[in-house]
Amino acid sequence: MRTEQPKMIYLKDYQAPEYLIDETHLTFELFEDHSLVHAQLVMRRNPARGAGLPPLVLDGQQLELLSVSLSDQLLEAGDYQLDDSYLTLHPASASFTVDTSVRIHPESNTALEGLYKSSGMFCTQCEAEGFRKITYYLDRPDVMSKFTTTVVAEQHRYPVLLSNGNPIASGPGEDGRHWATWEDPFMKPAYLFALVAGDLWCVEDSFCTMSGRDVALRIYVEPENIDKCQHAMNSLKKSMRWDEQTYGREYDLDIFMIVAVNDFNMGAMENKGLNIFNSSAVLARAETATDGAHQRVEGIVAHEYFHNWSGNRVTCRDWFQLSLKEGFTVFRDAGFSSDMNSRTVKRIQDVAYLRTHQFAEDAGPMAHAVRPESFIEISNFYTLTVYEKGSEVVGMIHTLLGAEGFRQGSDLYFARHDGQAVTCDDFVKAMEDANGVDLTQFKRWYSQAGTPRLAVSESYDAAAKTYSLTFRQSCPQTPDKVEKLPFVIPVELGLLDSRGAAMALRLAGEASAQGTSRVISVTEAEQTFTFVDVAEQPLPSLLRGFSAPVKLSFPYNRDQLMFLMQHDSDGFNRWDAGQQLAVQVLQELIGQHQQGQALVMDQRLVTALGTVLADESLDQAMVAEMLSLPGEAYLTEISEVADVEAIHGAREFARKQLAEQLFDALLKRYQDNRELSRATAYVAESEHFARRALQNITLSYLMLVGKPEVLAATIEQFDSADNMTERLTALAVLVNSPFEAERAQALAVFAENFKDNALVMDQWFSVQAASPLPGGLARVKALMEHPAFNIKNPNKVRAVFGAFAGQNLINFHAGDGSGYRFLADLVIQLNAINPQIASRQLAPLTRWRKYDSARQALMKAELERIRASGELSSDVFEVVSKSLA
Ligand code: B3K
Ligand code: ZN
Repeated sequence: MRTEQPKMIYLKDYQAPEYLIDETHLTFELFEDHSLVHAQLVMRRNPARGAGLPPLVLDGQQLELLSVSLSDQLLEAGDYQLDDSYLTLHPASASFTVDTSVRIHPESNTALEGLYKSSGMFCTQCEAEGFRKITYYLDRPDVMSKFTTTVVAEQHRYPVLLSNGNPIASGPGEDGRHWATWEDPFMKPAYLFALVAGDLWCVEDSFCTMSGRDVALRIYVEPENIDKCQHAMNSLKKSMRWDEQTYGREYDLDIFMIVAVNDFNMGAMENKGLNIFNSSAVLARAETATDGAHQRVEGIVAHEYFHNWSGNRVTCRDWFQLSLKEGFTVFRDAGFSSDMNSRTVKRIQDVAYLRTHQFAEDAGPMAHAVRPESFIEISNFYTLTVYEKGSEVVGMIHTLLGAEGFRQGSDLYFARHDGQAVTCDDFVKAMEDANGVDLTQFKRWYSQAGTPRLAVSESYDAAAKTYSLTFRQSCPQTPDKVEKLPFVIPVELGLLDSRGAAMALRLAGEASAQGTSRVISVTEAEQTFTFVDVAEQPLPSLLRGFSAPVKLSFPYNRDQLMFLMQHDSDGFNRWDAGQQLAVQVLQELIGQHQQGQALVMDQRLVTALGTVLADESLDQAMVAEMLSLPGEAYLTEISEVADVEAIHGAREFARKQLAEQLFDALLKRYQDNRELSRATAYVAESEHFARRALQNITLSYLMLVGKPEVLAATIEQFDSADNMTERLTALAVLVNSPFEAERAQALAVFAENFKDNALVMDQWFSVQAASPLPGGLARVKALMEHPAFNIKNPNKVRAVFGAFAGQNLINFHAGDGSGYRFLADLVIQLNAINPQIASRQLAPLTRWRKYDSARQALMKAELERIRASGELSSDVFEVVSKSLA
């Protein structure tokens, strides 16, 4: 917590560091009531900053300075300056050493940043600016150093002592203590430092790299979790192979370690050679983790592993460049997951997520560019925009250059910048240079916030056989007030004839047709593309595969959308046509709800989904995605003013209509798949995920009809499933059903069976916190009293409040403002415990502009109350003040 008002930091003020740290030698003495950190920094003046010896300003927060020496001279109080954030020294020569000893308190560190304790073990989280809570340092990513780390701790409690790189020595110490020294041969910024000390077991394996080196792979967990590591280990080996095959990237150390910890602010962290993971992103086995959890583990293991090149070997110059490593690495992990599972389904899920959550962020008070120009607290910028939109930007470069050109660009990027801290411009420059293209205009994607709109209109000239598409792009104003210039928008498209066949695509001026699906670049505010030799009026399929993160509109009628659902050769667009149809139908129902009319649903949605359901040749995961109606949060995002009750009422009505009218078809698909689940052991692979996804969504529809045989089937699935995917779905279906006794019984049985498994209990909390049945807030308050709940554990906070405020919109947005008041109280409480988590939980309140004036006033009042509540962390301060600006 700071005493003065937090300050804004600007990209334009970037300056290279005054000093460099060639070597960093750390010794940690870990105790139960404090820890000591001794640091020796071998430093020199940065030659790039010229002559002279300005003061050396080291970052340091929440450190108790015990001693400081400059080139072996112990300094006295008058020789240096010390405040809440900095230690300032006055070097007398261009090369020198700095030795500091500090006392810190990991045992009471609830912010989970720096060195802290989680379930009895010591661990670290340094990105972005956590290392300054460990020792005095130049805590910025462009200062890279060679680290040697010695950890000393009680042998009995902490038999395992880990840090980055390779173990070089270890031995017994005094008083039942022992020590180990690790050396990382690679230069790295402090944010990639890691340390772990605990009573851990490990699963061990090995990987032979493409050049024939053997790498030891270890996953460390608490002993009771040793049987839940195999899936992560398999994922790691697949990732390592994939990165060799797809990007030519080989692992570089002799050992790669993952450690699972229970208290962690996000998913995982890519520390060099020693990844630290939220246990929810490592542990997975059939009985305790859903298919979704298995896929999440696979994706996060891959993501952190891929950072070894995109992030660690080539890192960021400053934190404004965060998307350099995050956007690129999300793009890489999405490619991996697409290759491991279904590319189309992965794309659908990513786009649904982006459209719902990133588009909302881009339209809210925290909107920022992929490369922001300023921030108060960098932790607030680990956002959907930096990650997911950043990945879309990299994906557009891939689309524009093609797979081969992109690979040449990434090869050049890694070769040119290995061992450096660089910028997004450097990344784009490598892509340009390897391909001989100019991406100057394209780079607006990095600097302009907001989601572009792309309105498309058509005209067909039957006599001339020409078909024209006119694109008009615009981008809404965002709080940064940056003037929006036209983007480069790659639009992949095709034209369908009246039988649904793909037409050849020849643009005016071209000698011949170029395929039936192609990418055109919209670069102007308004631009027309004319296709020739178009024998009949076509139906366009636009933005295939979601080739750009824009809001595209084209005046399709519902019959045309049904036609695209059936005939489009692009699987993503078949799904998207179904979503657009559902949005039109739902918006009509929302209107009826608002007018107080009886709800009458367009039967075409039933027909369309009935056709999908009956088509046994379709990928079952695709069928499951197509059956999923657009979520309430997405319907909110696309509303001018979101009417919470009407959205919920309309969507529930539509689901029930579909369930009733398609009952027999749903039941058949459910029974067929449940039968297969019963007959086969659980396998965590794509086609099995697909089968269970369809089984589970059909069950959730079927239960809406309230027939006793469906209740019986649900209970049977709940009782006898051999895996968490089926069991948890059955539980969720019961929790959302009107069958009170059965619901209570299932919840009690589940809690009793899994009370010792924190991750499973998180699911139990979430399912209840997300239930839209009346009385949501009272249920959430009761959950907080449960013995398994702990406000200091981020997974619990996310399971309860994330699910309530993020998924349970009808309860959270209760008209009396009780949900808002509750969330504000929580944020005020969390602000003192864990600022990063507090600030994340605030997001739903920042969206106040989306709602009616009564709700706006209630939400703003709660933001004001938080602002006035006392000393705010920079994290919460930034979000609250920007939301009220
Ligand atoms: N790089 C980390 C995120 C660190 C967040 C710090 N507040 C995980 C990741 O993106 O891989
Ligand atoms: Zn990352």
